[in-house]
Amino acid sequence: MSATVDVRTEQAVPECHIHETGLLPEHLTAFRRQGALILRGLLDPDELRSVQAAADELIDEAWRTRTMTDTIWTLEPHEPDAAPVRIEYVVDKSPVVARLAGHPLLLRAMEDLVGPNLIPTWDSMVFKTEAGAPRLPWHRDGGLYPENAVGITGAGRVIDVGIYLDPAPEDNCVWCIPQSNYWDTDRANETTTRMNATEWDTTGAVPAVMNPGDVMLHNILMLHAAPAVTGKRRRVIYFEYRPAEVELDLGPHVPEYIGLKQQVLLSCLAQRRAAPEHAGEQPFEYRPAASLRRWEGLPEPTTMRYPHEEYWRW
Ligand SMILES: O=C(O)CCC(=O)C(=O)O
Repeated sequence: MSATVDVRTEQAVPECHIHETGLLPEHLTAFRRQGALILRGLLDPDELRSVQAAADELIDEAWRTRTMTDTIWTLEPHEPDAAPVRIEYVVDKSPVVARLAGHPLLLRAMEDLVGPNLIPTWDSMVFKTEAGAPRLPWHRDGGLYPENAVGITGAGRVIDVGIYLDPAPEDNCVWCIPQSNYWDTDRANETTTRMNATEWDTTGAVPAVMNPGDVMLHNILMLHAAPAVTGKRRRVIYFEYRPAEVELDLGPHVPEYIGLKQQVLLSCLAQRRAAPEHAGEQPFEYRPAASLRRWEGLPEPTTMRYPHEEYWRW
């Protein structure tokens, strides 16, 4: 049954060939233990091609307009060596990415791991153009619970999903420290300070080597980083998911955010269902607990972009 699960070493990032096996209990356990899981070949070639084209449009638009809106640059955008490296709210900016956010296999995996009340929180594209991108230092992701973070999400119910549009070889991939999702804050801080003191330290880390169409799930508490790179391209769409009940109790957003982001998810699902290219697939059915159906009674949405800073609770 578990022949394709790479659990040979507890240091590795476990893998799941999701179209062949589905997500098995041992994949779930391996993800919870290690803090990361690779879903090989999740995107079919046609969808991969259309998401690659959509990503190019977004990146070309950033270069053309030199905009700072929702876009992070290596330097001030008007400087000659500046390059864009990240674009926020990509579901709102591209219908192809919105349909991607309704991917049934991906959402079923999120339902298994996050729970039935999953809501989408972040949606971004992180990319390296040939112009280069600096190192992404060792870190845990944003929006951590300030107290008892490991107690709340050590086992991985707040998940960042990276959908790869290009190859990520060892010299241009995310490196992970498996099981660091269970470290307390002092150990995590001490480790990131030490490892970020030199340009590129991979002590205790493993590379997550990826192919186009692969997906990596990581627990936001797992320490990870990426090396500086020039002359190479890598585009990754990131979606983050959280349990609505955790969001409701603890934030980081205000309760109102939950219903709005549920509307975003439902709209992505409807857009995917209506697309002829996805006609043959079994759609994901969103079934949160009755008390957490917080989109009911809300007015029809006019946007899929809800800036985090307008909804922070902390
Ligand atoms: O894809 C990458 O290079 C890493 C992105 C990342 O870790 C982040 O944005 O927090």
